Amino acid sequence: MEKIKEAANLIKNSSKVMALTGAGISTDSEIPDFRGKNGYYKDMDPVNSLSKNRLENEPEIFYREGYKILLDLNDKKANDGHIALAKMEKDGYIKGVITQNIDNLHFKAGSKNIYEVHGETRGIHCTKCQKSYSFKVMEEKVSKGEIPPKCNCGGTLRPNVVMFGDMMPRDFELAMIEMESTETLIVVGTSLTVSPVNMLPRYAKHLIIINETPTPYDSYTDFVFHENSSKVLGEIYKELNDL
Ligand code: CNA
Repeated sequence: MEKIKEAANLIKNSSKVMALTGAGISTDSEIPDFRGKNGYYKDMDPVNSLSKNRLENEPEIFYREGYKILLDLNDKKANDGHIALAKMEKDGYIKGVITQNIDNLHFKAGSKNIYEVHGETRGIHCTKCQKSYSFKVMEEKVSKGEIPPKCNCGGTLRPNVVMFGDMMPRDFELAMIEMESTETLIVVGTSLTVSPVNMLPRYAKHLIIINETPTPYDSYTDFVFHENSSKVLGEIYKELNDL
């Protein structure tokens, strides 16, 4: 418990704190991660299944494989980890969340200042006229066998998810700007292996890492918790209020 108290103290005494989250924060919401013990890598290679190349050149395979990962996120609920971060933001302990996740769970938990650096699964857009639609439209079209799904203008519709091989979105630039003035970064549930997001921790003066398995940044970190993120974030939030 002493370590929780010290980590909470660091958060409280920092001029600006951000959180950086990955798939691990959502495993308690029954969404598998990629590289954890029950991750998608057991059955497929997400770097191919969720690639720009697959989406554009082999849509039949994309909508049979990678798309299933996106569909599976729809009805999931935020867990104690997402909720603890939302409360920390509301109470002014952290400024916001940079997430690699595409599951919308920080929104559902009530976080406000969210940078979705790998996109989201609330919407889709047309690659020709750029018109936006809700994800439901894609679900309807794909379930009727319209592959790839088409816009009214004749263009191809695609998810608002950053695929492997896609350009990084504006949210990534904004996240980098946030990081320039961030003193402490709380890193949660990410293997820190996906580039360029895994560069972001370098901007912070202090790091708190909460990840069940080791990461390449562990030795540069003020506090490492190789534990469950829902549990540790809940304990840190409680401690922040007790301090
Ligand atoms: P990753 O490489 O799968 O790493 C996840 C890490 O979380 C692993 O090191 C695990 O050990 C750790 N972990 C798993 N469960 C917990 C837990 N309950 N508490 C603490 N640690 C845990 O995933 P990254 O996010 O690092 O990789 C980035 C990819 C994964 C991004 O492009 C995401 O879009 C993509 N992804 C997102 C989701 C989602 O939106 N929920 C799900 C699967 C993959």
